[in-house]
Amino acid sequence: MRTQVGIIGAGPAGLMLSHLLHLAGIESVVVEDRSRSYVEQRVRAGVLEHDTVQLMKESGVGERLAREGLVHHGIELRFDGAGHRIDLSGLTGGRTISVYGQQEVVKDLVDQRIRDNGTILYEVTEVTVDGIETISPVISFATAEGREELRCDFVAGCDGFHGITRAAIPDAVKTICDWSYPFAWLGILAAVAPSTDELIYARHDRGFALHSLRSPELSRLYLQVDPGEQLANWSDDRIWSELATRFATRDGWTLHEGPIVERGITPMRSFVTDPMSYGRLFLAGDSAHIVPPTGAKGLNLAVHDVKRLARAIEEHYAHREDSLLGSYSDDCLRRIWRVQHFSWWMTSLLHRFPDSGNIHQNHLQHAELEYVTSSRAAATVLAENYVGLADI
Ligand code: RFL
Ligand code: PHB
Repeated sequence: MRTQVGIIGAGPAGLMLSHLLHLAGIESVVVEDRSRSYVEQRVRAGVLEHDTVQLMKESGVGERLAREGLVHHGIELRFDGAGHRIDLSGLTGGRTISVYGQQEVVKDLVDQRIRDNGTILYEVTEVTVDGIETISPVISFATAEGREELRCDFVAGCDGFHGITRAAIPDAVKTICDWSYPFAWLGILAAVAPSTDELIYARHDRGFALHSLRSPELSRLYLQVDPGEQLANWSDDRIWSELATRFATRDGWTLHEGPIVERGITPMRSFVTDPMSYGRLFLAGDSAHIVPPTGAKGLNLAVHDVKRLARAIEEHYAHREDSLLGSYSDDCLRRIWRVQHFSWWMTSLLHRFPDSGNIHQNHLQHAELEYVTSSRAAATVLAENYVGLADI
């Protein structure tokens, strides 16, 4: 088999890249080690930045998002038993975020690739990449029919944090920055109407909690837990009672409970690979970087990477011009580090640290929360980062 761009991974990064390349008249093949139904059902992110929504709409995959996505103009920060609204739109000249599940983004992109006769090969195994230092790299993999080779001009490593492509960049040329946080998130999806119209980020002495949503009938909630925590220790009653405690306000607030339809524990880390490219291999999305989910940025960064990569590859084919490919890594890393900082800041502001007898940490969090909820300048910093910076 031969194609122009071989893409490893059918997550948001790989699928969006394949779609954008198609719009530019460039062929690609996506290889994915899971099944189609698995990738379309995996519950993860829910918040799309303003420009992610724009890109989906402008590139022709935003029709259902426009219909079903929930446009939000603000978020709430809750601490010391009281809520404080951050007016995202008012502080950013009208920019918004949209709540739309990552698996819906994936479904929309898969449907469009099918309409455009794109090739996505699911359930391939033993994927390897060779010859990335040459102009004709090869992706090989096993299918039910045997071993196959996909020869291409470029390889896009969109295979997420646990993929294989990052390792193809020699250790001698790459720097890895890896930082683990001393906590994890226990996330649930519950079949119950959300108890709030806007997302609530709550700081409580017992730990952080987040109330998000997916639709008028589905709530998405998260609790900070210890990194080694087991789901088996968390009965439904314990989850709801802990959520109710952490969201409680002085003037009374009711959390709607309902059947929990999905649950999982995610460790939190910050991770960056530099450079994100080597020879004809280009990493995009979680294969190159991870942010803690507090800033709701992972999927948005992945989309931002592939927007740049698609443009750079287009320049190569249209004008035999490789300067954008050459600067791809540095161009992406500028935004990635800005987002790393924002995600670290949101995380530090709202989570309970293990030594939270630590009076210093508690006072710093309160000082910052009071500042962010009372100063327009400080709130603007949060708002413009949360909706997504346009020019970086
Ligand atoms: P993905 O989605 O992990 O997709 C990678 C794909 O590659 C496949 N794969 C392979 N295929 C072939 N060969 C191999 N050897 C392979 N190894 C892996 C995988 O099966 C998969 O299909 O990476 P991508 O495309 O870079 O997308 C990144 C996002 O998924 C991720 O950043 C976000 O989910 C992060 N995230 C959030 N991001 C946001 O922007 N907003 C949010 O609100 C948000 N909330 C979250 C999140 C992530 C969470 N978890 C579970 C990690 C909330 C949570 C709880
Ligand atoms: C979600 O809806 O899953 C979500 C929302 C905001 C975050 C993280 C996850 O910061």
